[in-house]
Amino acid sequence: MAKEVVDAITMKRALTRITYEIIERNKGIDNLVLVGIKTRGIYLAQRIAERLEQLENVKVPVGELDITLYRDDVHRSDHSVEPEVHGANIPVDITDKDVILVDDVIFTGRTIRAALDALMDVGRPKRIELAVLVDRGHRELPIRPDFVGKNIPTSLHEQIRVSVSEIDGHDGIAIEKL
Ligand code: 3GP
Ligand code: 5GP
Ligand code: MG
Repeated sequence: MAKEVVDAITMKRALTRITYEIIERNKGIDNLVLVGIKTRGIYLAQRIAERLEQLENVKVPVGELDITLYRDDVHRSDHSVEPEVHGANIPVDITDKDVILVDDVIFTGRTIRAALDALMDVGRPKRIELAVLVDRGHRELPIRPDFVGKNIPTSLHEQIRVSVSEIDGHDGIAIEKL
């Protein structure tokens, strides 16, 4: 049972707003690199890059990180297993760059922690910021997004379903009960 809470138009507006906030807060976007986190974060990073190009006429490089939990840990009650980085494809040297990590949903923050480690392993960025489409709460680490599409408080018995047209055939955000 899924309930749509954000429709395609509202989701598009949220990404456009995040793009404007990125431009405003970065005093020029020439030094930016976007890094999307596996699957949907990558599509969201690509869309932000497209809008940055439309608005500022700058091509911002987009990289990818593949970070996953074991599937049976998705609703883990203990934290003995951390998310692991399985691959990184970042097309430029991130040393001295302003890197923006992009994920669809932030939950405990453990995936972002793993992403920060992975970025530090491949370079020495000047700064790292975080953009997420949805903050569903329940953070377990002192990690907070700089750019948020929508805050959607959830219970632990709910899950956010983010759909992107590239793989799901349509855009939207829904809450489903588990
Ligand atoms: P995504 O790859 O598009 O981000 O982790 C695989 C998928 O499972 C994710 O898709 C995400 O949508 C979904 N998912 C939902 N809840 C969780 C969760 O708590 N942990 C993880 N790892 N994935 C979740
Ligand atoms: P974390 O707990 O590390 O913040 O989140 C783990 C991973 O699962 C992240 O990539 C995050 O995007 C995803 N995730 C966590 N909760 C949800 C959710 O409710 N819906 C979706 N779509 N992804 C989620
Ligand atoms: Mg995700």
